[in-house]
Amino acid sequence: MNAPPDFIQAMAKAELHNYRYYESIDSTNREAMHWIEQGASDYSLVFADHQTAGKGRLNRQWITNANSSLAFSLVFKLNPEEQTRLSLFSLLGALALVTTLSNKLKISSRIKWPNDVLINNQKTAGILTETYFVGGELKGLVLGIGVNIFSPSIPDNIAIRFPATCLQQHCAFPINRFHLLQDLIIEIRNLRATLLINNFVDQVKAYLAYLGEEIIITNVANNQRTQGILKGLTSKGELIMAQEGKDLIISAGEMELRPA
Ligand code: BT5
Repeated sequence: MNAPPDFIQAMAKAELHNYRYYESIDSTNREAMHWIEQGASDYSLVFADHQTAGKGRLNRQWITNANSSLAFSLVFKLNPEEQTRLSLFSLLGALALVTTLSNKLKISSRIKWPNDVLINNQKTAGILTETYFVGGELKGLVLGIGVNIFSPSIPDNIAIRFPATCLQQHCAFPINRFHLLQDLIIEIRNLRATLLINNFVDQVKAYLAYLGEEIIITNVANNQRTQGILKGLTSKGELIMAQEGKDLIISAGEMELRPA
């Protein structure tokens, strides 16, 4: 389907020239991975109004109802330095979103490590990063972001694992989805330039949900739970958790965080 004129205009303002726009698709992440295989360049974008098989982490489902959300995937072609910091890309998406929400919509939000954005402790966005390797060579990384904007975006037909909300419920003026997408892409570009500087994780830490609070980390693979205080992040974006006077370093993998 042809992209609507206001989408085309927003992409021109964001200086993003390679995109695929879908009224409906199974998953923008799946399509972006396919595009990498076909030779996608840096900042190729897949956008969909509706996803029939949106992907969450760990084979979970992400619901994208028509015309009420943002669902998109951005392709990154990584330089060798960036390739040593793959785990920072989900945080890049999360940080770009919370700063855009704050600057443009006056919405205060938090990053729930490793891949969610919360408003008032309710999930309003989820992020899924996937990498495409051929042999040992990284061909590209896909940053997939789903944001609930208007109330029909909040799923009612599945058992959601965490309370959910949408942006419009927290914003006094009407939100334009494509303007938000434009601002988000510009912010992602700007923050990417800071990714390899230590200050990047400090910026993320400033928005971290449950900082200094008691949390429970569950390893979804074996259901093992660890409880402690959320202390911060390492330069690689791993979680630092204090437990009985010792610091534990936890990498995202199959981990899920909840307040205790
Ligand atoms: C995520 O996984 O939160 C990552 C979601 C990434 C979605 C984007 S949309 C564009 C791109 N293309 C894709 O195919 N995916 C990416 P996770 O932390 O595993 O959370 C998934 C869980 O969130 C589900 O099991 C549900 O409980 C819940 N959920 C599903 N849809 C939701 C929604 N719209 N709002 C709030 N919670 C939702």
